[in-house]
Amino acid sequence: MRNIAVNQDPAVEALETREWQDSLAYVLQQGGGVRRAADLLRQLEFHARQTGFRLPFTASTPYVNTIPAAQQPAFPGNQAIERRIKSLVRWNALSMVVRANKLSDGIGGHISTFASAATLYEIGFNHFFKGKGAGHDGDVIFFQGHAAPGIYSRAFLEGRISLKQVENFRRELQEGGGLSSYPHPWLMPDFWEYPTVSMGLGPIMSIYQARFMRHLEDRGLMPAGQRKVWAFLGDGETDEPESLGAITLAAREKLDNLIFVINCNLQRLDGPVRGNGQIIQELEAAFRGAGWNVIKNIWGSDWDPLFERDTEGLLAQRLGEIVDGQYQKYSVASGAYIREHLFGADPRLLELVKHLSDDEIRKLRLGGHDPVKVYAAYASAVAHKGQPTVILARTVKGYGLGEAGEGKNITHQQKKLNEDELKAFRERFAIEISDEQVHKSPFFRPADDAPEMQYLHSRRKTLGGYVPSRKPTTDTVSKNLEPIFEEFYAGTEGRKASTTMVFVKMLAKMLRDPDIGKLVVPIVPDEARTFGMEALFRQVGIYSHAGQLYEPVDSDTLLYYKEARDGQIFEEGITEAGSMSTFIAAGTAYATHGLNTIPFFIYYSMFGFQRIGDLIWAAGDARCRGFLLGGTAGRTTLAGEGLQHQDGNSHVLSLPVPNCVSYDPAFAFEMAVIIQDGIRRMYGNGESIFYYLTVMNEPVEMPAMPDGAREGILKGMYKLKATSKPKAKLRAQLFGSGSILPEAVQAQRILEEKYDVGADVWSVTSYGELYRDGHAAERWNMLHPAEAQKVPYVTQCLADAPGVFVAASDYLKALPDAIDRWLPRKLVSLGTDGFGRSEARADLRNHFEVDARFIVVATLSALMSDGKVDAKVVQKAIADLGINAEKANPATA
Ligand SMILES: Cc1ncc(C[n+]2csc(CCOP(=O)(O)OP(=O)(O)O)c2C)c(N)n1
Ligand SMILES: [Mg+2]
Repeated sequence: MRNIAVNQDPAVEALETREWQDSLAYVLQQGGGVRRAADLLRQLEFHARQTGFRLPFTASTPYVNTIPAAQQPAFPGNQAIERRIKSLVRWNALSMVVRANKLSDGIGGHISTFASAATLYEIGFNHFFKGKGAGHDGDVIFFQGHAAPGIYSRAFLEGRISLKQVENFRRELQEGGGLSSYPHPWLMPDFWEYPTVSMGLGPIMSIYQARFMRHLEDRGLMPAGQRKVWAFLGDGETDEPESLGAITLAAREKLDNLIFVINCNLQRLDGPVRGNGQIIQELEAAFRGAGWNVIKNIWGSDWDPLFERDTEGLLAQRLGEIVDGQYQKYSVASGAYIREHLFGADPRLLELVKHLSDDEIRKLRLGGHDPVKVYAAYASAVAHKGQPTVILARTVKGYGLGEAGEGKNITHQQKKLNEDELKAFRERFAIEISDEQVHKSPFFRPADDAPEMQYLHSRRKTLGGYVPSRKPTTDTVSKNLEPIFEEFYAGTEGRKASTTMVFVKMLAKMLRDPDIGKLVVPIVPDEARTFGMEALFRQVGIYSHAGQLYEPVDSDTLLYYKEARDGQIFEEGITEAGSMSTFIAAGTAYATHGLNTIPFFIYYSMFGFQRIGDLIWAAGDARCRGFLLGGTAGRTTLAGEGLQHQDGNSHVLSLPVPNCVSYDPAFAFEMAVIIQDGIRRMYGNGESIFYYLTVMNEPVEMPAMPDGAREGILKGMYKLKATSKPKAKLRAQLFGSGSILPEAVQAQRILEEKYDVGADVWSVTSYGELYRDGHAAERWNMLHPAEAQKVPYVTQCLADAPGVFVAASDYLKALPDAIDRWLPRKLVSLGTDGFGRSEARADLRNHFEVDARFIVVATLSALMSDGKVDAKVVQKAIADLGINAEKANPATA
């Protein structure tokens, strides 16, 4: 069919439209109903396509509420009392920020985020958010970080936060305690559950949390129930890749236990989110395309009569044309301006609002500020089956601030209100504070027997208790794990194995254990075969809520790709961020679900701390437990893969995370000791720590555990192999770690045989732990000068050790350098500073100067500095060992 544009008479067009509408109405009313109507439209669309013309594509629906007014449920609460409560929450939230900044200029805080979101939260608090009741059956709520003052304010009203604390908002170190700026479980472990303020992390964590909850139900570890995950986020926040990056997973997994509430105030920090577009339409398209149930809540009840009278859809059409920058302008404009510019576009629209005064037009409320509309959206979301739901709620940023910032570009940063502005706010929300007092913006809490207070408590009681509230389980894992791990204390007697293989064996054993097996959560981002874990596919299955709907291509093999509803492995696909989010859900389940699940997340070590460091930081904040395993670790150990893959960084990057305990183990027995003790500390003692272990793919002979090594392994170093020449005149102490430890052992032999140097070899399992211990001792000594001074563990090990000190690892030289200060003499560090290369291990170790030959030369060079050997000896060694002294410096090559 050719596209012929014919200019028709508008009256004819209107008649034509009417006929089509009538036909549709006929089908809807005459038995066929919605199903038949949808079918007809589908067929019509198919027919149109067959005929050759392309229907205009639209991923979004008109710019109106998804739930028509006629389908709204009745509001079940007392609107007047709820408004009163909300006003009090608003006032105290504002007060908190204003007072804090008066007392301490520049302390910060945010007023406008919560001001725009107050109704979104209050409807949740009064009607939806389930508390933990007696157990762990509450909802999981990710509060938007910048809305924290509002959440504190409500808790203050509820009597869960003291006056002292609200006085000390953002002053956590004051006497009597204070409140952390944002949700930080580390700082407020009884209150906050999840950190969200690094924007984007809340949304992705919430998706994987919802999926993990589904998993716990599928495996019978948690009763199937009505629990929901709520994630509150800003519209600006959706630009973070993590915010939308995993939304298809939520739809694929049909996570109807997940609700996103996006506060579309159309503004971010600097200005509009999409000045020249419409963020709500853009988000609707993205979420609908991904398979979500989208509920737009744009217009408040004031608009209902207008839409009702707008039979031709002109109003909806006009509202769909206006860009967000212009909408923001309307939020600060006069009623006359709005009449002229918004409705003035068409005389029929002007007619529609003729009966409204300018003031009434200015006050036409938006959907996100209307409790009835918000309630309707939440009720619909909670009841929705088979899909996650996103609510796109339109609000005004800084709502209620008036001249002080409502809708203005500066509003995000507004922290101070003058007396007039405070008065205006007080009046708007009817807070009983006198003119004399208002400039002080005092906190206000009605008497306990006031009706609003009773209402507030009774609502929370009905809903199962106060939120947020973090409640770690008191259950512990007390099982003796020695029978699982003891086999690894023996050596491999000549056979070679990699620490990754050893770990997989340990994991398989833990999974088989009748007590802890069900708690183990293996997580892998499409890398199981890299780590030789495919046997686990068959052993415990890959988790899939849908089960396995196909015959796997390798079904005739023993280790086929088995997906199962009760599967235990999280095969996440290529997403370290998603895998880490599952790790966080599993590692915090002791507080969220009362379950001591033990996650083991194994990944390409380069794509861990470096790529998703902020999520790991959030895990630390969330008091997450579990084991991160950096696989294929070590800059010279991962042969061939080159610059982007070879990791010599992660042990430096893990050091700043205060509760992350890192090890670079070399042997099976070291791993066995570390993992066993880790489970004891985290799940037996309840310590809020987690572990990072690097595991390698280089097969090595595993020696048996030396007597008495256990304590040193955990503290960070132990003597692996003393010299056979303790009486030699020349002495050295060699430190090796991970896969470079065998190089140190080899260097020991060369030094003894060729250079008559008696060298002891130490395995340094953790420079990080030695560093922390050293500083802890030093700090204590500084503050307790008159008491017996503590000696750092590393000093205890080495105070009397003779000779020079040489360290080599597969990581930056900065790592061994970190402990240099506690050694009796200077440490020489060898490490892998610089970009990696595609090469074989031996060539890489030559390139980075960390092999046995370089350890020998470094030792002789250090002895020369001490005046113990002649320069010629070193020079000859360089030549004899075949080292090119003029080679490029790997640190810059
Ligand atoms: C990862 C990250 N980047 C930047 C910031 C700083 N920041 C805090 S709030 C904000 C603007 C938030 O806008 P929006 O998401 O729309 O939330 P609103 O306050 O409007 O509800 C920015 C840039 C942050 N907290 N986290
Ligand atoms: Mg915003």
